[in-house]
Amino acid sequence: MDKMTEVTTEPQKETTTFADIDHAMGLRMYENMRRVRDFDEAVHELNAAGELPGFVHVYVGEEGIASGVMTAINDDDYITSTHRGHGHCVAKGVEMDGMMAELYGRVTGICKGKGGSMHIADFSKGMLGANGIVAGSTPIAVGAALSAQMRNSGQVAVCFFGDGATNEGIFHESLNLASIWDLPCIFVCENNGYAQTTATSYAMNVKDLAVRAKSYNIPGVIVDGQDIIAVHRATKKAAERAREGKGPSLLECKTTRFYGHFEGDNLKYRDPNEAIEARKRDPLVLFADNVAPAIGVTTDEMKVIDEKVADVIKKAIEFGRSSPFPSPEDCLNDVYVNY
Ligand SMILES: Cc1ncc(C[n+]2csc(CCOP(=O)(O)OP(=O)(O)O)c2C)c(N)n1
Ligand SMILES: [Mg+2]
Repeated sequence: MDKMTEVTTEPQKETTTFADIDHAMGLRMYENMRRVRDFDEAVHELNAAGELPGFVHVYVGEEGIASGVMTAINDDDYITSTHRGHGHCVAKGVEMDGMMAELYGRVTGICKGKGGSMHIADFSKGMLGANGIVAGSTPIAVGAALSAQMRNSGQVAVCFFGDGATNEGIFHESLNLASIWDLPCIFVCENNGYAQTTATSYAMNVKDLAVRAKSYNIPGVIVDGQDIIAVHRATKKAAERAREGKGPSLLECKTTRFYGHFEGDNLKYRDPNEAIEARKRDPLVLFADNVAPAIGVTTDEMKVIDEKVADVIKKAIEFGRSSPFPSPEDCLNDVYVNY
């Protein structure tokens, strides 16, 4: 079996051309990122205004990862997600009306208002669920990949998780099983440097989490998570390998969250300059400045997308706000399934 054990770094856009990214793909990438960004910026504002109930973790700043991955896989591929899952859902194509109504706890929500932010799922889109349990996304992706392998369906399962998840036992069990069975699974670590208030540098004695792939004899790739092109290319390579039956890969995407761990986080543990520096590498701005001109995507085209997305989000908020709450009699329905 052709397995790579070396940890590699995906070439960055500065050193490569964009021959593999055409105009249509450029538009798709920009729109995907814009949708992810604006959805969570809206959630950030609504939560601060006291309008959205519950506990939410926004994805702002990390869009290059979800959008880079999703533009490199197929609609019928699977994903599993985390507590910071809105971006994964939006990027995979889950409708924003249902997502927003779910956050409002309304009956029209994607989980009928009973799941909330950390349990959004839409099997019809291959989105197998956000997950409040850190690293809980990993065995679910392994199961989905095993199913794809047994059915010989050619699908891959992409598993999103944070740096903190890589210290959980189930993460290691999942990589091991996926490796020995050569499962079509792509493990995407979103290394934003923190697990809640704990810096990765405090919690781990390795700088690059991609090295953890070595224990399982699978490729480990370090990727600039702010660079959608780098994420897209690394995912394509990993997906190709997975579909050829060569097994899983681990992509470590380095990124930064622009806001706190959760909405309401006072961020006392983080130097404010970190967010200021991080915003200089905003994935949408990097795309607009470096990629768009090179592939012929114009500012006017991006403006049209901005307006379209703003409209979709405005409608989603109105839909959420005006939908009814579930009735008390409905409380226990759909919570358990009897087979
Ligand atoms: C098994 C488990 N342990 C602890 C928690 C509490 N918790 C919620 S989010 C979080 C940090 C996760 O950090 P990371 O995996 O890096 O993801 P990030 O929030 O940075 O995206 C922790 C410890 C939990 N939800 N589940
Ligand atoms: Mg983290």
